[in-house]
Amino acid sequence: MYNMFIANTGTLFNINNNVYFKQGNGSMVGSYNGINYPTFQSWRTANAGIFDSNSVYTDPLFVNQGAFDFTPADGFVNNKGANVLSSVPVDINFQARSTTPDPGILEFTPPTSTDAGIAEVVIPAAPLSPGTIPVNVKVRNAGTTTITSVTINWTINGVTQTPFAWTGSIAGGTQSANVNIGSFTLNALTGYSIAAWTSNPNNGPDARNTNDTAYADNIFAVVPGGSYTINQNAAASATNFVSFTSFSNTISFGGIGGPIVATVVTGSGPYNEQVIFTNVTGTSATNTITINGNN
Ligand SMILES: [Ca+2]
Ligand SMILES: [Ca+2]
Repeated sequence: MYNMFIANTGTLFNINNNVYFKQGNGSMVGSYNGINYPTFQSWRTANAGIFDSNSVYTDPLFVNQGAFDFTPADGFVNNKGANVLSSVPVDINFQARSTTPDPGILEFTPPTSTDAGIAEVVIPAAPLSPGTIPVNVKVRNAGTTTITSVTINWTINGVTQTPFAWTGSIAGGTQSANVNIGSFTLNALTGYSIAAWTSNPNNGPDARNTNDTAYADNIFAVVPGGSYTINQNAAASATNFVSFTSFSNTISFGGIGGPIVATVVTGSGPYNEQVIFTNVTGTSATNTITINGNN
């Protein structure tokens, strides 16, 4: 559910030089002091931005996880560890560490390759108001050859958008600044998922396609305070949720802007669901969440 969960405030934590990656719809990169951070970019703003300034967000693509070979295949992980040479001079195979070691248990050197990908789809942190939302991505170079051009393809809720032709210069093992590839209209109580992937790096083939794509899921606008219904027999609307799952996802990822009362419409059940309510951004002693079951 969370890569990192810190329940309370505190400055005793030294968290850096990590490799983050989350899988599955509904998961979060982090939670700090009751606030959810669905993306790596947003997580790094938690607690005044003291966490993970040197960390990276990527699937390390272990060579053979089933056979316990945890050597990364993704060059973006290369040399991103902290210098702990004085206390950890070798890796698990007694290979010497360096002052720029690799995170994890094994030292590795990525093979010569042209290997682009999207590091992250960057969406402004919740709470988001309905309206135009910019879509940015970071392009990363997981290979060794400098990338000077790449096509950025993307979809919103599965609908293909106009590809973006990027040019610039990204050295091996580094990533670009935010690249604005377009925008979309965020409507209230509607979930959005964005996928973005690279193709044709340096006008040629990509050495590895398993690291081309990144996603931003469960993008919701903040839910205004007010009265809502849960009714699976009516259409989803600005005041009706068709399931507890929809209600949970919408408030968990969008946050709330005031007290929320959700009333299950009498006789509309049963609802055979299992839902998890995570921390909801915006809740307080005043901004409460009430669910009237009505059997
Ligand atoms: Ca290395
Ligand atoms: Ca690639």
